Amino acid sequence: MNCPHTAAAPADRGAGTVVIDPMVQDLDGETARLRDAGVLARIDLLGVPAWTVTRHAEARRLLLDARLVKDIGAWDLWRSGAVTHAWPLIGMIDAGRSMFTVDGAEHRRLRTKTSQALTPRRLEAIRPEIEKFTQELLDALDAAQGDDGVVDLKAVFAQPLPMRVVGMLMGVDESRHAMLTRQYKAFFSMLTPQDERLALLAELDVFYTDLVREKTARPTDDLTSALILAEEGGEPLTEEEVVGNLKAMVAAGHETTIGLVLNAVRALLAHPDQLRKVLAGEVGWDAVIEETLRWDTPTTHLLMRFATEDITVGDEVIRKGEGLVVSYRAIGRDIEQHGADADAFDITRPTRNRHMTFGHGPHICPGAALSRVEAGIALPALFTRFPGLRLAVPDEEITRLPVMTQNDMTAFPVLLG
Ligand code: STR
Repeated sequence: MNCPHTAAAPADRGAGTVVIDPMVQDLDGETARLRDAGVLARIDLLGVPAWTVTRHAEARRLLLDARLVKDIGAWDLWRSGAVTHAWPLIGMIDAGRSMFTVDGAEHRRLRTKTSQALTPRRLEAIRPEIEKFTQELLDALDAAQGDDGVVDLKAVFAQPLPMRVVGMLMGVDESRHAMLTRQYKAFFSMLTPQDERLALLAELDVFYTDLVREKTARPTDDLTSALILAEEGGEPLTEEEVVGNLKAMVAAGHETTIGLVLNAVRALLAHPDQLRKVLAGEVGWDAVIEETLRWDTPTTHLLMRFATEDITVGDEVIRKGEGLVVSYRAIGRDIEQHGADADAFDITRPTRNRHMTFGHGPHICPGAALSRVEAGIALPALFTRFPGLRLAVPDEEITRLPVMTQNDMTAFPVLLG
């Protein structure tokens, strides 16, 4: 590894610190260690210390606590210069002004149009298009089988589908999709040298700014154009704010849904008895989606919030100026919330809908309904078209990408049957 950012390493990280592995070699082990480390655990992110919350109930409270803010200016380690743009995770926090980085009344102003555009009712209008994309990609899957019959479900299906959907929604031309996919892959990978990551973020900024200017000149019926237009009697968003929201939507809409679809397929193939129940119509696809969201969260850790005052959590205190991560993977495995068998995948689990994978409070995922619609179309379509779908390698051979915040597989080789 060439990335540990030791400059910011504190003198004493404390005995109970869980060091988050940038190579993600043992995600289940790390999730268990975080849970064991306490409700509020100390973590080390490439040399940078932070707190993380590992339990459902406590995360719920903290996500409603206005003393925690997204503004990086509230972070002591940033203000003191201990954390800089040399830190490989800085792009997860310093992502420009958008609904992702602002709180309070300003946050509502930045977010309203997006959440209104993504309600279940509004999404019904784009369902036929998502179905069409899905069918096209199933054809592509069929055509992409190698001589041995093996095809990568990630590269050919799970990855392009969310890109097409969010591209259509935001008005990003298809000719740009493959490039964006490569750029986000490099952005998230901890193997990308930091200067390259900063350069590609700058390129993305240019691309999105050009797109916003084009939509300002010639508005169409996409969400980017809607974000540019002022609300009746309201203040329009600035160019920077529209660009920030657009970046956040494309990054989030693309990256997380890949995980949801692939993790669901993987879980079903590893639990054939449960797959049988779903295919027989005894349990709905919605149950598969919710249990996958809980058990194998697309987002492992969400960076970051900062305390504007001392906040007491049990026996610990998050000091003013310290950072808090929300460890959604550990939260999904919370025994108090889901029972002693929280580590088991079970689509009939009574608490399967009571997960917190989309967050909670003002920043709750505005794309939650969209991702459910996408997965709700993609999964049944895939298993209807290829009922004999199976993994081409043993499950243990599926590897994860070196991505610290997202749950990302390298590839998912399957045989279509
Ligand atoms: C990636 C880089 C960028 O340009 C903008 C953003 C803002 C939204 C972030 C995104 C980031 C990373 C993935 C996030 C997304 C919001 C939801 C998604 C954190 C930092 C999740 O994984 C939940």
